[in-house]
Amino acid sequence: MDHQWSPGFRYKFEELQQDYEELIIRRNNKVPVSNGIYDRWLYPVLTAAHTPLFWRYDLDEATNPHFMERLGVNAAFNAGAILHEGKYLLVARVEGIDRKSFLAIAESPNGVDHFRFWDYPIAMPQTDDPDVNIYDMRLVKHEDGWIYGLFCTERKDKSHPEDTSAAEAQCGIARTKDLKTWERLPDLITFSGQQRNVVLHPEFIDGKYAMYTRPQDGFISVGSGGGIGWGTCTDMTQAEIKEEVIVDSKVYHTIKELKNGQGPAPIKTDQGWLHLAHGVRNTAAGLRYVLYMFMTELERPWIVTHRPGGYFIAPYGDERVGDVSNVTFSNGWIINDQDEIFIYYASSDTRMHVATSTREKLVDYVLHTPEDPLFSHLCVKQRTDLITRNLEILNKNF
Ligand code: M1P
Repeated sequence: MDHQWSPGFRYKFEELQQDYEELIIRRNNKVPVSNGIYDRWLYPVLTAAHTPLFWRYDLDEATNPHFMERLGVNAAFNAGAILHEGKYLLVARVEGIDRKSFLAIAESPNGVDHFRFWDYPIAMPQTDDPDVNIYDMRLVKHEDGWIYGLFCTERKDKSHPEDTSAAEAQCGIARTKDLKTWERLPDLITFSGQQRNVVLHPEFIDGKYAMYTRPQDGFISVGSGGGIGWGTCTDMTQAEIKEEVIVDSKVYHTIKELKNGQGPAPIKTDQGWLHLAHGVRNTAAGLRYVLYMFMTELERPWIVTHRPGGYFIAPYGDERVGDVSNVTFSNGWIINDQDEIFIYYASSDTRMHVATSTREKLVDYVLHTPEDPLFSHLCVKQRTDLITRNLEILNKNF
């Protein structure tokens, strides 16, 4: 077969490839205004346009004389994250224009820009019941030596054969040492009808594997279930959680009124486990997803010790609009050797962003941000106390 390109075909390729390279090597910058807790960065770190041209175009001029995109990519979002051999890796949920998601790794030398996808997406091995759709992997380097990827596996809900939109979400499990070869393990068994946002705790607890779960009755609605759950199991090769306790519930008239879910695996600090999660409330314009934080005890990671009130990150500016608008979602963060924390979050089910902070700042945020007092009059009191203290300080200083 002759794969020599005509000059016209070559021109089209080189034009697109140049745009692509410019996007990949574009330097990112901190947004100048910060709330003191974290810095946002100007450009998304990963988008559909970051997927290589050779994932989307047929580069054979004989079969694609008009240089058409044959397998379009719709979005790159909800990425798990890990620092591996000195590189910042995101395992993104890449969604084709056919709506199927798959998982693919993008690598950056510094965590804020230059993210480049590896040549091939992850070829996730299948169980006896093939996944229709997979997404939202949480990567965890467990103390047993494996890197685990827990993700959502979605299949048709066979109990409603007539309803072509009825789906069932469960937790798929795979493990790897090098992030290239994956061993698929059986899906997690729990007593909930559906599971999403399941995350492996990085350490053994009383000699057992432990997981954050999110029991739910329906595919979208958590129903009578919900809250971030916790359960343990003895064997990841046959993972079964027989009992779930709720770590962090949904609460009326808060940012997690409708549902919530654990984000990435928590980060260990001297003061406790730092958690990032998402909370959802309903509005006239649809669901609104924001990120929030909390801290749990070191020895008993299912016991919450601190709950800063309100959201930590909410959709801002352009982040507000996308395939599913008004959503921020995070399933990946990285702490490096300098205790810098890279919070990877997706906006509106479309693209990935980064916000940066430090362990010290996030511990301060979690320990010293007041809790949501749950009533407007108590919020006024909380704010009035702050104003009074501040006015005294201002009067002394000016
Ligand atoms: O569309 C917003 C998010 O909805 C789901 O999250 P949850 O189960 O908490 O409602 C997931 O499908 C997630 O991927 C998506 O970003």
